[in-house]
Amino acid sequence: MANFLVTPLTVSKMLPTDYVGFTFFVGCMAMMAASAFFFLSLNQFDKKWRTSVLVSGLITFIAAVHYYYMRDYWSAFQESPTFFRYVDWILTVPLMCVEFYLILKVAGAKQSLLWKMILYSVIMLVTGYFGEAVDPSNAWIWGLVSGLAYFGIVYEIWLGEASKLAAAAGGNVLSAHKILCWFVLVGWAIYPLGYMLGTDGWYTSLLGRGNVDVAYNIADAINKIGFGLVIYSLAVKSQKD
Ligand SMILES: *C/C=C(C)/C=C/C=C(C)/C=C/C1=C(C)CCCC1(C)C
Repeated sequence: MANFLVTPLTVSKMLPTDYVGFTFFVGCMAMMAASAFFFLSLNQFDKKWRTSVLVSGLITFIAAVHYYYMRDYWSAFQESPTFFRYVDWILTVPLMCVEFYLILKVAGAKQSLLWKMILYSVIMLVTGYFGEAVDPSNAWIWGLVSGLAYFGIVYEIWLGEASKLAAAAGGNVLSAHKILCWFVLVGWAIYPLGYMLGTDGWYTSLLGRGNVDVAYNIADAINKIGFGLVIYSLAVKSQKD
């Protein structure tokens, strides 16, 4: 058989009705574009803000690489790339905690605050992974433990030490902190909703089943790119003052 008739296996067919695959493709491109944007803007910032914008770029870059794989995985198997999803999150969510810490450092944030938030996020993600991939028949219990850790983070930034530091810092830092708090309360809440659409539990009779990847892909675009842009505009504003 002539060589040109052999279809290369690296690209698989995508149906026009594959809207899940579509969100993986768009997500991948959006993460790449956002990374280029953050990295190429680094030179305009002084040292104090450069690290924060760099971390924004790392978050979207790590996501872009994972989306590249998840997109392939989905088109090959039409199945949720749960493993890659959680590897992405276990790297990027702690980096988002680093962002909170970096902007509050000016107000005297201690490293213990950072480690507390990282601990909560690791508990949140490891238990979530168990519920989705290891022990799905007890998904609601794992989800509940994960949800408690999530509320630990929400409490910390809205009412705990982090909120006090933000209030003490005032100005641009306080207003950026407030916006980031809303991201965590509303934007991050899409994830447990996706989890409930993708697993079986008491909630299934209320919500039904839906596509977990569409929910996660939309949430990632909002929370990784949007979150990064808030940091970016804080850096721009603070540099003008
Ligand atoms: C860039 C990725 C982000 C910001 C991922 C955030 C993920 C969550 C907030 C996940 C939360 C979950 C629960 C609160 C309960 C059910 C299990 C999870 C892991 C989906």
